[in-house]
Amino acid sequence: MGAVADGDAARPAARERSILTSVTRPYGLPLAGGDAPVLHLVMPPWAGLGIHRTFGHRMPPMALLVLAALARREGWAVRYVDLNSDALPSEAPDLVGISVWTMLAPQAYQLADDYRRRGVPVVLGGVHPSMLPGEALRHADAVVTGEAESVFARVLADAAGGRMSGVYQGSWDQMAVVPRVHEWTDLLETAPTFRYLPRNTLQTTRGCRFNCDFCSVIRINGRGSRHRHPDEVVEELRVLRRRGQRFGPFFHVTFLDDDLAADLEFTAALSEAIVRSGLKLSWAAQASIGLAGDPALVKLVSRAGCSVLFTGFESISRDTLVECNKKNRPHLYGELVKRLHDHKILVEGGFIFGFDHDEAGVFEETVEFVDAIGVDAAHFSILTPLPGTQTFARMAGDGRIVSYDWGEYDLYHAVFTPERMTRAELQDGLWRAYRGFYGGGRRWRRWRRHVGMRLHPVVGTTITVTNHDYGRLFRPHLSTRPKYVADPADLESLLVTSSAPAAQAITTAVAMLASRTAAPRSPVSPTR
Ligand code: B12
Ligand code: SF4
Repeated sequence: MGAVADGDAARPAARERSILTSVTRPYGLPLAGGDAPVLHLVMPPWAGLGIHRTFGHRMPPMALLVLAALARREGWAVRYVDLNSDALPSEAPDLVGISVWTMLAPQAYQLADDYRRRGVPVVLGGVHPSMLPGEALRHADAVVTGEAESVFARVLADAAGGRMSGVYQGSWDQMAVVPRVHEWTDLLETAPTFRYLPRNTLQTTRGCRFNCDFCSVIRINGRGSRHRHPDEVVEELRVLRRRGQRFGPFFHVTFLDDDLAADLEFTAALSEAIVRSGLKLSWAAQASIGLAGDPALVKLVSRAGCSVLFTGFESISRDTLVECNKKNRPHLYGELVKRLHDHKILVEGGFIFGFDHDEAGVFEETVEFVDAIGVDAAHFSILTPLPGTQTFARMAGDGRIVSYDWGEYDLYHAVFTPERMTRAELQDGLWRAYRGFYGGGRRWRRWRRHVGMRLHPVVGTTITVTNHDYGRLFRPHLSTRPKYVADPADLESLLVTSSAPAAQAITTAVAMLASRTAAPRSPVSPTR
């Protein structure tokens, strides 16, 4: 509160810009606090195709919710704007914060530039600015790198005082500092019922114990697992049960954790707490398949309501998994999936194509195998050198990256030259995999299996519609999107950031920004 009250006098220009005495929030709620400074929190719109369009994956952006709660604690009035469903409000706020994933950078920068043209200060944050703070700063007054909880109050105070600028580096604090659901769930309460499916999401852990070469997670959230106390999670579930999305007595929550099985003791403790609470719910989570290695744990999570696990199998080839530092064992996949099915837990599998070991036949082999072991829905993607990852360091270093247009970094475009096939073969193979796995015959057999599993009707319907959506949506013609080609000077820094140990990626990115102004270096440029 203090920061805003103090800052009011110091921000006459900002207050004049604000036309917010009686504006309405999306879905018609009046903004609280007539005199409070106003913050727009914006999620840019997804472009083209993607998993976000499929049934069961249309979730509210958690970053905006958490940031909204942090800002309200400081006395700001917040407008939550998910441009995938909300229109951009016309009024000029006192500050705008935009969340940026790599494939959203083109839209995010365009929005940021527009706001700044209207005189509104902009702060950018999220996974992409954390790895490329220099690039983001060209479109913003300030950038937050990493997790925002430890620095956002300072950003707001500086914004209120008209002195917000540069990089604010967040730290990896305990989950206790992350606002809880009761502080933000009202922002979603008046959304139309089917806008988000699922709408009830929670994050109980941050971080992952693995270090797969292609993944940003431990660069952003660190290695290992920080988690909430299981009893706190149960409290959050109770709040959601009361105030969240429900379909009659059916209540479902999706845990957004990077890997709910990053700390198996916590997985068990959370499940026990849910069972003890007597809460009846169904839940889905992302988790490494190692969870299914322990029969007692599978039984326990099932009793606690687990109905779907999304797991990154990534490949059915051991050589490929070794290549990307993924610890899975393909010869066990079938057994693990069966164990989950025995407890009525459905399995959505993530698979990536384009590794150096992948040959032209990998698409059909994978589809056959995955279908045969009974995976219930599959998400196929193309290996993508995401900023900050080992994969980026290796491919950029070897001059194999052919596009630095961040709009193409959505995991459905081949932005590099593969080792054992052409880019066109890789791209075409992806669409063939979708057509193959979601072709009529296979989908029909899967549906019959799901009927035989006697799932809860809502879960059964969900998996059927999810399969339908995957089959319908994943087509090349849906993949057009805006462009933003990275500046070679930023790429030079990014190469250093990506080559650093994962735990130091953010610090290295920030240090590179400081040193670049001192001594610019020669650029990395797309080759082949
Ligand atoms: C849940 C999730 C999803 C959900 C989406 C949920 C949603 N609507 O937002 C689903 C399953 C749909 C999804 C899809 C995809 N995802 Co995803 N997803 C995640 C995951 C696991 C958690 C994100 C989350 O909500 N975290 C909780 C919030 C609170 O954390 P946060 O977003 O990091 O925000 C904090 C800070 O970053 C910061 N911050 C964030 N924004 C802002 C803004 C401002 C102004 C400030 C100050 C601070 C700030 O403050 C927040 C609080 O600390 C992350 C992994 C991760 N650890 O980030 C991957 C992740 C974001 N996903 C990723 C990817 C690649 C994808 C896909 C492209 C994959 C694909 N092709 O399927 C798709 C994209 C959508 C599409 N085109 O279909 C990558 C993104 C990498 C990158 N460089 O952009 C990540 C990082 C995982 C990875 N493998 O590296 N995903
Ligand atoms: S891909 Fe999954 S298991 Fe691997 S580092 Fe990322 S979150 Fe962890």
